Amino acid sequence: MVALESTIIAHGLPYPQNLEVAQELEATVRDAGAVPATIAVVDGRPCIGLAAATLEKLAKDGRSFRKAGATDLGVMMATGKNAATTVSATAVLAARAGIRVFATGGIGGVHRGDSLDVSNDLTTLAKTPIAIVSAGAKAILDLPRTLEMLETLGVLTIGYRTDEFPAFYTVRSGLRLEHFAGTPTDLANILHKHWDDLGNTGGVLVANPIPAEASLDERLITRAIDDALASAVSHGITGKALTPHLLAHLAEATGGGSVRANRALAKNNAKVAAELALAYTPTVEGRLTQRTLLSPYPN
Ligand code: PSU
Ligand code: MN
Repeated sequence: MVALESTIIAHGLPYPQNLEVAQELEATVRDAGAVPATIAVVDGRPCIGLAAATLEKLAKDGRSFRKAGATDLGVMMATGKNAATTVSATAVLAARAGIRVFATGGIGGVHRGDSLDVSNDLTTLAKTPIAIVSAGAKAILDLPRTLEMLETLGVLTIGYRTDEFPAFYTVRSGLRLEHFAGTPTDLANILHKHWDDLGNTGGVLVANPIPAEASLDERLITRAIDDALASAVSHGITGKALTPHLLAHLAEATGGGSVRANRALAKNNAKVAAELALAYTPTVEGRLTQRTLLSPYPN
């Protein structure tokens, strides 16, 4: 099984592209032979896998879904809220359902400047046993600090067919990675050693670069990011609203180019995640065990 998050749908991408992306990610996982589970909280119930109509509501009416990180989940459930789950919340719910592989676009991280805005994604990943396939961290962040923080927190970061930390919209960041894997089997072998043999209980970040043909021009995206950051400062936008504001600004500044790139890299991550899920749990018995762990919540 492959977990997919819902914040990218409700708050990260504009309608109707967000619905197309959500459906495309599920189809990509299925085409590769795995089972997708898009995760969200609906009327207070954590749902591991969403009905088609719920996915549509999430995309069309994203604003009616709160943005929930891992820390917020208990409140969302106790008060019966609708909530889109960020990487951190999705990771926690997926891990509880026995899912070990998760695909997203880019994880949250350390924001630029000295606001001390560090995504809950990093600290949750440090203690949640799941492998997240991601095109590095979002380029709007401070990538060197994000990578340092991952190391400090003990999150194993593996470059997938790259020895550099990817920069989300572009392939390279200039930041070297210590670990590398070239195939899903190589990745799965590392996960078996890391979790099953050594008893590690933390997350693993599989850093999978955007396909070169879909990557954006570096100068163009750098300028757009600087603009977006300046706009957030002048509007006084901070905290949870910051990432959605920056992404919306980038979409406009690049004439939709950032949305197309985001879509391409997310799809590529879903494919690698499905291949990894199959390589990590190769037996039918293993897969059946995983499915019986899933919660039967309807949505
Ligand atoms: N990746 C994307 N688009 C997104 C996000 C990630 O390509 O919208 C979302 C994820 O849900 C991630 C969240 O967990 O942004 C991080 O938000 P914050 O920086 O507020 O922690
Ligand atoms: Mn934040």
